[in-house]
Amino acid sequence: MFNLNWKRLGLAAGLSLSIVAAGCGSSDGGSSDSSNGDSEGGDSKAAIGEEMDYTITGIDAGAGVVKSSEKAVEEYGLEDWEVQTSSGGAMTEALGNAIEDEEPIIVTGWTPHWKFAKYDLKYLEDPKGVFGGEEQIKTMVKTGLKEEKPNLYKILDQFKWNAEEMGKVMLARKDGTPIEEAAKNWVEENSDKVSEWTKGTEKVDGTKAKLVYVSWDSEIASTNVIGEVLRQQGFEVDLTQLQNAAMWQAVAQGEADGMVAAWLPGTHGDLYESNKDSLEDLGANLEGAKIGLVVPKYMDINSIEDLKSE
Ligand code: PBE
Repeated sequence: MFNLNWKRLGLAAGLSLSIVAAGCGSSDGGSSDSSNGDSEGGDSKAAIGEEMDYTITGIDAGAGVVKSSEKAVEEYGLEDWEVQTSSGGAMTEALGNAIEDEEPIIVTGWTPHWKFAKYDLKYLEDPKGVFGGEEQIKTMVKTGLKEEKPNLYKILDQFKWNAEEMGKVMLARKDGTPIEEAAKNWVEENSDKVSEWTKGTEKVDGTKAKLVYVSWDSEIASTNVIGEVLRQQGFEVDLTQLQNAAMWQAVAQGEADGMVAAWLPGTHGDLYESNKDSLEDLGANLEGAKIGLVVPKYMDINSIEDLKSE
């Protein structure tokens, strides 16, 4: 008890000093003087790393953002850190839990995504440009689709929307509406837009349309919306969920008609390179996409470089 009182006194006396020190810029981590407060102010970067077990909360191993995160760990010299793979659902759950408890967390993030509407988040700056810049989400179809199924080809070619529109579908699903219903509602409420996609095409009678996608929130939304449009145009729609590399191969090998989930130039750049000769690129269906490391705004770091413990 006696001891505790002394500590308190010391802490109060030290407070003004530590404010001054904080004002002098970032700590150099080497506060070896024996005054109180070094546990909280001494080296907050190391403290943050420890609190998170030096773990970046990732998604599925095949995702481009996971590969880029692993590359970032290497290029920024974050030897202590590890990218933990799981799934998009596990990532958003971990994010939600951490935010509820105001604990630190770093996730592999991307835009468009509903998490930015639900939580106050920020991208960590990436001065080395490991995650690349602005991306497009593009539509890829199997070669020969134009001749084989011209109406399907044309609708996929004309499919184009924006982050805000995609965001509405994602949010509805996040808030509990089953995705088929969320997609139907969106299509119903946006008939002008949808008629741009179907312009110049004819209805069909049960022609098969197989689209492949990966279970990422953004692609669940886009694939289900275009799937619903195709259904209303008379197609017999099959939406098949695969891993990332398998999705690309399915289109390249002609097992699927197409996909609307190609993130380029960076995120899926390697998959595009290895498959581009056997598929057709129909261009962007969404502009202004982005990937990176994402943290809650209450965290005291702004750059990937801040994760380096010196
Ligand atoms: N994503 C969402 C994917 C592309 C779409 C960013 C998680 C990826 O990293 O491959």
